[in-house]
Amino acid sequence: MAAPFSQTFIWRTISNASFRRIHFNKHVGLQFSNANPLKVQRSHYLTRCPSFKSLLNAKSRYFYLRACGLNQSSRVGGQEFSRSTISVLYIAKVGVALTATCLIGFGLVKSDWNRFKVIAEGRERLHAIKPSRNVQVDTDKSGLKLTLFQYQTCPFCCKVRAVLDYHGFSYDVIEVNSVTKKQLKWSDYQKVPIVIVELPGSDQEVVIKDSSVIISVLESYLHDNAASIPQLCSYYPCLTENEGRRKKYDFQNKYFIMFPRTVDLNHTVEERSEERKWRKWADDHLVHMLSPNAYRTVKESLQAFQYFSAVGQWEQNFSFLERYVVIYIGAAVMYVMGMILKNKYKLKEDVRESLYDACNEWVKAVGKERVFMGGDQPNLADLAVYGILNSIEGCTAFQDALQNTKIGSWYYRTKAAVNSHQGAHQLNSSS
Ligand SMILES: N[C@@H](CCC(=O)N[C@@H](CS)C(=O)NCC(=O)O)C(=O)O
Repeated sequence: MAAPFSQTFIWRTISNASFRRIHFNKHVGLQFSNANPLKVQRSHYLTRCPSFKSLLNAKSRYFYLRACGLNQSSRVGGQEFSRSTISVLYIAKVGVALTATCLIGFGLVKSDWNRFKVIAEGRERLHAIKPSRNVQVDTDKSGLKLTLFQYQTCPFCCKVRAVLDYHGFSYDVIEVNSVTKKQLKWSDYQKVPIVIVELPGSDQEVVIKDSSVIISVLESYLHDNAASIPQLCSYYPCLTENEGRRKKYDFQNKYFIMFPRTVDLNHTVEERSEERKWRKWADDHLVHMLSPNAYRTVKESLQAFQYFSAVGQWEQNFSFLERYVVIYIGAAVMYVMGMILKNKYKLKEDVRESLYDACNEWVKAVGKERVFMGGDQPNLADLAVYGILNSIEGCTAFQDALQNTKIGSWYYRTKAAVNSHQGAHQLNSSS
């Protein structure tokens, strides 16, 4: 009797309650016909069917029987499966799975182990990114391999490049797409500049965020390279604060140069204090003059973005569409942003006046007696102010500042010092 049933399945169609009988004939294949539900219920022959038993697990059989309208409790293969037993088992399993997923997820986010895992994954992705260009300075014997993630015309990135170039560091540049930021997928910190330092003689990499921290760490290293980069980074702890959906970062001591083993014989306390004061002024005041001035009108905004595209080699680094989206949408957005920032930072009605005031303030602070604020050589304040202004060098705002203030001679002196790597002796004496 078992033989014909062993190749027969019965199921209830989803659309209605009629039962269908599938008969498998090895010569003909599957055959479908209507089945008698009463016969199905009465005989339970399905549950005795060996191929049915072997095909489906107990839970599936239970639901199958329920779908067929059989009893809530069914004996299958000598085992009693009631709806409540199945439900409890099912809920328990789902509960355990969900709890485990939540715990693992929470653990992954919180644990140090995960940080290492994320960093490891990040590294893999990081190494897959091709540098947009390489700055090679033959005299660089530091052994540090530096990679700068940047926007070419971001003032904070220009500031970092001014310091790297002044000291004659060789470095790779990775131009970040400001819209997609796909080059920063590996990083939780989504701002530029970021510098990655590969340490000499090891495969260890250190990620340094924030322009002022990058500059202070490298400057401290130049004074005493026996202090390791990770050790120096630890003197600039990062504090984060949630500001709505955004994360706000603050880096302690970022304007301080650290001397963990030695003393600063080359500068007085007053000189260092002045340097810190003007570095901070550059970040907190001068930088806010840029957007309202560079994007003062729609025409100037578009012209600024075309200049950014040319110096940032966007044609080379981004697709045609990406470039045009960034130029036209960027110019429109930044024109509006310029007006917002003008009000936020309380610039004068004619924003040029505020830019000229800032330039004059700086020229006065350097004074007539000094070539640079740092004396005969630019210090970090000179390089910061130069870097920030350099970001708008091709814009009408900068040309207006040259014509209407006396900043030009200092600016071009600093530019020459940066481009000729005048601080290279410091880099090489430290290596
Ligand atoms: N305090 C940071 C500021 C860096 C910053 O704000 N960078 C801008 C570019 S100029 C940025 O990346 N903004 C985020 C964005 O573009 O989404 C530093 O000095 O590095």
